[in-house]
This record gives sequence, structure tokens and C-alpha cells, in this order.
Amino acid sequence: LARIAAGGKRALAEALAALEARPGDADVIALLDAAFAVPRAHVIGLTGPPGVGKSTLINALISHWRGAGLTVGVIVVDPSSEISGGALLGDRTRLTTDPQDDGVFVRSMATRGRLGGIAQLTVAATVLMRAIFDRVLVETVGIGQSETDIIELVDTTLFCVQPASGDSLQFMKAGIMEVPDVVAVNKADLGAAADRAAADVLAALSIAARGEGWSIPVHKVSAMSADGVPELAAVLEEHRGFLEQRGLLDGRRREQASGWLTEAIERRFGSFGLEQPEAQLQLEVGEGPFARLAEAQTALERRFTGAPAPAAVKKDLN
Ligand SMILES: Nc1nc2c(ncn2[C@@H]2O[C@H](COP(=O)(O)OP(=O)(O)O)[C@@H](O)[C@H]2O)c(=O)[nH]1
Ligand SMILES: [Mg+2]
Repeated sequence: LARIAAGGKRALAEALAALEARPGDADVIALLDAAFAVPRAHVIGLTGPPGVGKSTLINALISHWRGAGLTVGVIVVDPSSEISGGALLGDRTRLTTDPQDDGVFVRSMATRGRLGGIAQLTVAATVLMRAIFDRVLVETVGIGQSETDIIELVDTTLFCVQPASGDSLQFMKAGIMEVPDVVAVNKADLGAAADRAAADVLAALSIAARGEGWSIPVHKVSAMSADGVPELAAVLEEHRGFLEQRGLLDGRRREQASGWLTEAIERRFGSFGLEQPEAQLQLEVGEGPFARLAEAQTALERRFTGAPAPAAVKKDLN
């Protein structure tokens, strides 16, 4: 992990390639659990409909944070690969970062035809990058389920809306307003329309509070001119502070890890698999889910293929 952190873009790219190529290898699993144990970044998810300005906002946030000496990792989740083989997202290279700057790293990931839930590779990449950077941003392209799935992955969810699109109201009706921790009304340079959108969102939020004692801020920003970006960064920081002060951050991350375990087992072995004793997994404080998942999968495979488990594996599970 230290070698990857010190090795710049190339070392990280190689590590991510290993996660993708051989996710079941013992060294990969050990790396991920080691990374899970030393979270460094505040992980922020950006959601919102296509065209709202998420990528532009990410560029602006990167500049802001790099200017403050903070390192930034970005993961762009691209569910369009399910539909079109990846061609839908012609704009996904809109992120324009300096290739010489080792303090910023962008990686886009296809979700490859999986059904429901966050792809395991995205989980793994987030955990690894969380151990390395000061900030990690996860952008979804805002199609369907990925909007709400992102909450399983991040500390803070930032929902982006834009003026006069009708999107904000539609998303609120669909119940998405229970998801975000912070709302950004982008394209504030459009003037009065942005004020109206902000008022609409505030009105909707007043009837859909998320609870936990955090009232969701609605922040106007122009990603293009960077107006309001430092203030937005400060609001995001405040949410992280809130989670830490209330002792919610570790709990949120542990619940997420348990969720990944459950989801991975269910995806592979169905709900019947989840009911098996091998799948009853409680994570210790600070314990990563990756080795546990690999053990459980091995044990369940043995059960379902009828092969007797070797003594060593039995002992571990008891
Ligand atoms: N007027 C205005 N246009 C913006 C702003 N931010 C983004 N855009 C434009 O909105 C379009 C979509 O932006 P993009 O970042 O690709 O949106 P994404 O699909 O949510 O990632 C682009 O043409 C941007 O130039 C903004 O603050 N003001
Ligand atoms: Mg984009």
C-alpha cells in the first residue's frame, strides 16, 4: 500500500489493473483489507441527471483542492456500458486534468452488465483510493439505480440539479431527495432561474428530511466560473465534520462494508446462499470485508458442490 501511495499514477494504475484482472488473488485481497483499515479521504459522491454539470463541477473542485495542497482521486461510474457498450458517455473525458500532476488521478469504470448494486470493482477501487488521497470523488452518470446505489459507497452524497430543467422536481418525486447530504444548484450564472430551482428544492426538502440531525444545505454554484465552489467545498467539509462529531462516519463505513458482503454473496449464491451459516458475517471494528468475502465464497462453493471442506477452512469458520 505504501509503495502504491508513493508510486504516483503509474503505480496506482497498475494496482487498479490487478484488482480488475485477478480480484480473487490473496495479495489483492490483503491489499484491499489493508487499505480499508486506513481510510484517509473524505469520499464524496456526485449524482444528478446527465448535463447538469457534474464533470465540470468535479474539475472545479479538483482545482480548488489542488490549490489547497490536497490530493484528489476521481472515479467515474459509467452504467451506460450495460446498454451501449460504453458509447453513450461521449463526454466522459470531459475531465481535463494535468497528466504531470500526481496529486490528481481520474479513472472511469464500466459497470458491465451487473444487475443492481455497486460493482465490486468500483467498491475495491474506492477503498484503495480512499487510503491514498485526501479527497475521493465518485461521479455517476445519473441513470436510474446508480443514483441511489452510490450511497453504499460514499461518506457524503452531493446531488446536483440545474435551473429550469424540471429534473429537480422529477427526482424529488421519485424519492431521490432522501438520498443527498448536500444539494448543489449548478449553473447559478443563469440568474433568477437558479434562484427558483433552489427555492423548489428547499421546499421539497422541508417535507423529506433525512434525519440524523443534519439539515441538508442547498448551495448555488457555477461550476463553469467556479463561483461558489470554495463555499461548496466548505459545506462538504462541514458534513464530514458532522459525521465525525456524531461518531457516524465509522459506523456508516462499517455498514457499507457489511452491505457489500451481503450483496456480493447474494449476487453469486442468491438469497438461499445468504441464509447459510457461512454467510453470517459480522465485521469487527476496522476489519475489511475482502478476506471475509473470499472465505465465505469458498465455503459456500464447497457446500453447494458437495465437496467436503478441508479442516483448515472449517476451523476458520468456527
Ligand atoms: N452556464 C453554465 N453551464 C455549465 C455550468 N457547468 C456546466 N455547464 C455546461 O453544462 C454542460 C454539461 O456539463 P457536464 O459537466 O458534462 O455535465 P454532467 O453530464 O453532469 O457531467 C456542458 O456544456 C457544460 O459546459 C455552469 O456552471 N454554468
Ligand atoms: Mg459527466
